[in-house]
Order: sequence, then structure tokens, then C-alpha cells
Amino acid sequence: MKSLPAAWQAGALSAVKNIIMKTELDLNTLLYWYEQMWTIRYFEDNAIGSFRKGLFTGSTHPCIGQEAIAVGAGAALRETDQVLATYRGHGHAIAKKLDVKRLMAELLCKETGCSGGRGGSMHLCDVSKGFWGTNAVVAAHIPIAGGVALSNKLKKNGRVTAVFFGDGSTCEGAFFETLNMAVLWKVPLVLVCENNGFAISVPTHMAIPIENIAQRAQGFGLPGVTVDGNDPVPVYNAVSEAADRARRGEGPTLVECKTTRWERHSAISAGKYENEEEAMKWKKVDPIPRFTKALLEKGATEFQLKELQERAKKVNDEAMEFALKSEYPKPETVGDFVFA
Ligand SMILES: Cc1ncc(C[n+]2csc(CCOP(=O)(O)OP(=O)(O)O)c2C)c(N)n1
Repeated sequence: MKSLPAAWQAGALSAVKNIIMKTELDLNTLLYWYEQMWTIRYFEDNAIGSFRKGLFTGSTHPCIGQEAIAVGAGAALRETDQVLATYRGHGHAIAKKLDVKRLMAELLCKETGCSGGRGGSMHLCDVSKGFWGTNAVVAAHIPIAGGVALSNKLKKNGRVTAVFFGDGSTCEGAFFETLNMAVLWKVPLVLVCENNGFAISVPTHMAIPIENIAQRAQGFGLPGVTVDGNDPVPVYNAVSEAADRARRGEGPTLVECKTTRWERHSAISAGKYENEEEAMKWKKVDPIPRFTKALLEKGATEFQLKELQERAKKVNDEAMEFALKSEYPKPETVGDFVFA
């Protein structure tokens, strides 16, 4: 595999304007985001660790390095709004306030899991929280999200649907078809592309001949914007604006968040960076230390930050314990939730 493409060097990202110090957001809100980012990071550490210990099979797709998108976008949405995501969706489920215990139990396929242990890592769902699920099929959830958004429009309930997907998904027909209909019918949909520079082992520039995925919006008549996805504040600003626009009845917006994928594509697949030195350089854009620095400059104390990080770890330690102690679904319940 080739080393990281030039447009993806750490320098290119840090050149993107960091607007955190200009934002109106208060420190407490930003501290909550910080805790959420750590909650996602520890969750993913536990997910990878559990897989390696053989606590579950299949696979798992960590979003380590991409936490700022889930947190920034999640903060821009209302509790009643709906979210759909890909298999790389643990962070989005946490940002949508799903119970971390039930999420970890789902990864371990336990009956206490959010999907009753039937889904595992790639099929997390809790409709009561507006989390309409993660999906293993690339781009398959994008038209579903369009349908959910259309239903909001017809019901006039003021809800917005946000759908998260990778750069590779934007090569699928389902993505283009959804854009076309969503613009035509002005549905309240926010499309968030998490451009992490790779689709499994294929660098984005080898599959997509344009600089920014947001340019794809031009051909469909909707606004497209590219932001630094390793900072939750620009993500929050862009998704807030997109959600406001959707709520005003003006239709969908495409928000591209440039980010990094630290780990291999998934716990079982290829796609580890060939050039480790390059990958290490890349890690300099880790959203957590970057956000830490910004928070300290904004007046947070080291002590406050340490406490929040520890709390995030404790939540995950407890979730792990809960998941391990939970039972597997009973064999006689195999037909439950199945309809024909
Ligand atoms: C329809 C379909 N085609 C192929 C696959 C195999 N596959 C799983 S993930 C993936 C790459 C997707 O990359 P991207 O959309 O950039 O998302 P990322 O994994 O980087 O978050 C592929 C090809 C699949 N799951 N579904």
C-alpha cells in the first residue's frame, strides 16, 4: 500500500483554520465534549481489546482518531433528531447518548445489548434515542436516512435526520440517488461524510478524482462544505448550519469532515499503513490533544481535564464489567424479533 496522499499530510489539516477560540460556546459545553471524546476513545480501546481476546467474533471497525466528528455533529443535533451511521458508528451511538453499558454488551452479543445481542458491533440501534442504527452495507443506510427525513417532512415534526458515511460510500449509486431525491423533495437531511483518506486499503485519491467530496454536491444543487473533522467546533458549526437550513425547509446539505483513521480498517482486515513513520506524523492531528490544548487556553485546568478523562474511563470499565457479566440470549428466543 502507498504512503498517505499529499493532500492528507498533517500540515494540510493544521492549515485549516482552527476556530475554537472564536466560538461562542461556553467552557462547560466544551468540557462535556472533551469527556465524550474520551468516552468514545476508551470504548474503542475496549472494543479492540475484547475482539483480540476472542470475546466476540466477526469484526469491529474503530473510529479512533475520528471522535471529533461524532461529538461535534452530535452536539449540533436535537435529542429528537435521528442519526444513522455505518459500521464505524460506535462514536455516533455514544454521541446520541445510547447507554455505554448496553453498547458494549451488544458488541459482546449479550441479551442486555442495545439490539438484544442480535446485532453486534455493526448493528447498534436504539430508536427510543433517535438512533436508527448502524449498517454493515456501504451506503445502504443513506437512502434509508433519506426516507426517515422524508417522513419527518410529511409529518411536519421539525426533526432533522443526520447520516454519517465514509468517503468510499460516496462512490455508490445509493448516495447519488439519495442526493437527487432529497434535493428535489427538500427533505430535512444532513449528510456527513467522514473522509478519513481510505476505503479499506485504497487511498481516497486513487478512487475519487476530486480534491473535496463536498464538490459532489454541486451537481445535485445542494450546498457542500468541507471542514476540519479533527476539531469538534468547525464540525459543530457546519452541522448546526446544515440542521437549521433543513429545519427551515430548505433541504439537505453535504458536510465533509476531513479526518484520520488510525487503526486498520477493522480488527480483522488489512489496511495498516505501510509507512509507519508517515502514520506517526499523521497522529499529530489526534483530535484529543489538540482539543486539550484549546481547552487549556480557554481556561480549563489540568485537574478538570484529568477528572473528566478518568470519568470517561470509569464509565467504560463499568460497561465492560456489565457486558462480561451479562448472559447470551437464550437459544429458544432465536425467533424473537423476526418476522416473515
Ligand atoms: C455494498 C458494499 N460493498 C462493499 C463492502 C465491503 N466494504 C466494507 S467497508 C468498505 C470501505 C468503505 O470505505 P468508506 O466508505 O470510506 O468508509 P470507512 O470504512 O473508511 O469509514 C468496503 C468496500 C460492503 N460492506 N458493502
